[in-house]
Order: sequence, then structure tokens, then C-alpha cells
Amino acid sequence: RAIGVFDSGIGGLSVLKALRAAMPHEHFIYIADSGHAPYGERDVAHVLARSRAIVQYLVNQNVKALVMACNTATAAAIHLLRTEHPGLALIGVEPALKPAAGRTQTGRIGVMATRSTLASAKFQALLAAQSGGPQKVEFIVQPCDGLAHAIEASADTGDATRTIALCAHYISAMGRFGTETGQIDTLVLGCTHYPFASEHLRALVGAQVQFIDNGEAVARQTLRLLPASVMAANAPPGRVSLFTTGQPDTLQAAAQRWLGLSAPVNSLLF
Ligand code: DGN
Repeated sequence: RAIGVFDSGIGGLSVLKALRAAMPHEHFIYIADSGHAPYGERDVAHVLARSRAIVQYLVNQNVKALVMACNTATAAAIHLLRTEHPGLALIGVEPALKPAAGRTQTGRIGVMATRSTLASAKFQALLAAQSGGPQKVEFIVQPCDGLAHAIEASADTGDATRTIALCAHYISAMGRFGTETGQIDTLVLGCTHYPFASEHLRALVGAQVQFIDNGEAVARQTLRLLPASVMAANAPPGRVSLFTTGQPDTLQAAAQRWLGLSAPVNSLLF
């Protein structure tokens, strides 16, 4: 049985990469819902309906665990999907505020995510919980309209012009970055697409700012939730099956570029 993974597009590949590193013998089914993306600036009902349809599809494939590799979908839908699929090992991803609070020296943390994630009750509760602590950390929260879409659009062309322009815009909107007092020394990548723009972000904020995403934490949690007996410790390397509701070329190019996967991409129509 495979582990199901999905995102609104190619962003979840950053999580799939961490999952494969942690569980190289597992089989994965990855679904990019690019035909119905982006999720980040759509209404919650759309994200919920799409998440529900994809989860049902993967449940029908008899997956043994299901990773929602999308902050926006997790914020909108995981609570409800857990009640609809009580027996399912369902793992979500959320902006890594807690790890960031533990690592900042200056006490100022930038948070980049989609507008929808940041507006969600789930994120607001997380923000309140992490802001109230004894460390007195301050979060500078930045909705990044269009950035996930730009990263998606550059996957097959390799032309990052728009991604770079948006990164520059949002980084400057957050303020000064660096390790001196009053500067932002930690940046949370709160959308699974953003790790694929990290080289551009790095060029803007300098070498000393630390980037934090939850890909590895999600992989560890998935491992914890799976019964030890189903892990094939000395089995051959696991397979990855790639599906998209959008353009196969986009997912194909991104999977090749970022994960070195050359498996053919299958189209899904629903
Ligand atoms: N990759 C998704 C996330 O982590 O929030 C959202 C991308 C999008 O649809 N804008």
C-alpha cells in the first residue's frame, strides 16, 4: 500500500522529497490539483470541496496514510476530513511558527504564506499561542498573493522572472533582515511551494537568515503514525506515481528538476 500525498500543485513535492528521504522504501502516490489551483486566494468552500474529492480518490486507492502537503488545504479542511475519515492516518502541514520561535535570536520572525492560510482560524490560533510565550517573539506575517502561482508557472519554462519580482516585493514589505537587534533573523516558509524559491529568497535576505519549513517535521510525523510492521526495511526503493488534474508537463518538469524523478505523469479528470 502506498502513502498518498497531495497539493494544489507542485509545492507538495517539497514535502514528498522529505518523505522519501525519511522512508525510501515506501511507495507514494502524488496528486497535483493544478487544474483547480491556486488554492491560496480562492474561497474556503472551493479548497474544501477539492480536498474532499482528492482525499476520497486516495482512500479508494487504499492508501495507508495520507499527507495533505498544502498549508492552505490543511488550514481549510483537515479538521472536517478527520471527522469524515476517522480511521485514516491523515497528516497536514502548517507554518512552522513553533520551531521558528525556538530558533530566533533577534525575536523577529517573518512568515510567508497564502492569504487563505493566514486568514484561517487554525493559523490565527497558532499565532496567538506562539506570540504569547515567554520569549516575546514577534511574527511579521506576509500574505504572498501570486507567489505559489508564479513558482508553478516557472516549473516547465525555468523562467523565474516573476517569482523573483514577487519575492523582492514581499521581502521588502516585511522589513529589515539580518542578525542585529530589530532585524528579522528567521523566515518561515508557510506554503509548500516556497522552498522552491529559496535560492531567490536567499539572495534577497543574505546568508545568515534561517529558513524554516515543516517538510521534515511532516515526514517524521508520518513515520510515527505508520505501524512499524508495514515499513519494508530492506525492500527495494519505493516507487512514486505522479498524477495531475492540470498540465502533465508542469508536474513532469518540476518532479524532474527538484526530485530527479523521471516517472511519467498521469492525467486525472475530476
Ligand atoms: N502549496 C499550497 C500551500 O502550501 O499553501 C498553496 C498553493 C496555492 O494554491 N496558492
